[in-house]
Amino acid sequence: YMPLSKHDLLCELKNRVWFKTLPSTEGPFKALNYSQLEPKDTLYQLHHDGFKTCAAVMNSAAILGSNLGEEIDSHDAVMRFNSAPLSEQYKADIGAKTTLRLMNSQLLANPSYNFFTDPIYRNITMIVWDPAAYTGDMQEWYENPDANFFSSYEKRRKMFPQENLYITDPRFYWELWDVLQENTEAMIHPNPPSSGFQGIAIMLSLCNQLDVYEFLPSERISVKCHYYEKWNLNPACTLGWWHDLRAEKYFVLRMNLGTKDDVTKKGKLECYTMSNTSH
Ligand code: NCC
Repeated sequence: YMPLSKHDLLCELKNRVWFKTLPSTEGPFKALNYSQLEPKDTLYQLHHDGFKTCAAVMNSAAILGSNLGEEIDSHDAVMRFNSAPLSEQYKADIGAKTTLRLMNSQLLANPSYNFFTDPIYRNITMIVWDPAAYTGDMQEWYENPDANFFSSYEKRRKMFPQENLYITDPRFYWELWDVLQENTEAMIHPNPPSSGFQGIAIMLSLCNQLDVYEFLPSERISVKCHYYEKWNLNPACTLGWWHDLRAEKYFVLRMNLGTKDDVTKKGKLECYTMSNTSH
């Protein structure tokens, strides 16, 4: 274990962790003709010029009262997570713009999230991931995903063929996990990184400048889990349990190029990646 410098940590993420979508020409996906089903353009063809400035907004309750809505919306692209709502009542704190939404497979598998009807899932780029085994083969994963989302994906693709909905190749988040483990002194949980940390890695590959909101908790930190759920009180939402959020947060804190004051007052983390990588 050799601690890396700020710059080297960022380079590790940029150079070693490549976002990939599901391999439509491998294993079961080939037989199922997924290359016909998947969006015409890859994520990098779709956003081929990349973005100058980006924001990733976590679902943390600590964003309430931040008044960061306008600042967040002023970025060229904004990433949000899972079922994060955009109702008027939160606008001043979280903004309204969404360019990309990264979701875990429960969002598609569980009808209570209204994936097919809620307008927060329309006219944006969406990426869905499902926890697969580290060494798992694709056939095994397709037959036994963590949440049963493949059928919803297939249905949705047929319903909205123009839509840009991608499934993450599990190798992406396991590469990210490897980099996190190599740069963490203690052993971390053998589970995929959280959606938030995955989103940071994806945005770093698309953006020149990335601002992350309420991943590193601000002084508004509380036991409340989400900004949109009053009664969900659980410190594990911020500190981690299934996902090793502590290791992820320590990693990005070491990478932060912004000021200490921005972390405590705004819950804001800043990363610059000199130029866009070409894919
Ligand atoms: O809570 P969740 O995460 O949707 O939050 C998205 C990302 O925001 C960061 N976060 C959130 C709350 C908080 N107080 N502090 C934070 O830092 C985290 O980085 C988190 O990844 C997920 O990662 O996909 C997760 O999803 C939820 C849940 O499945 C979805 O919200 C849908 O309801 C998981 N919770 C449960 O399964 C009960 C959570 O463990 C991880």
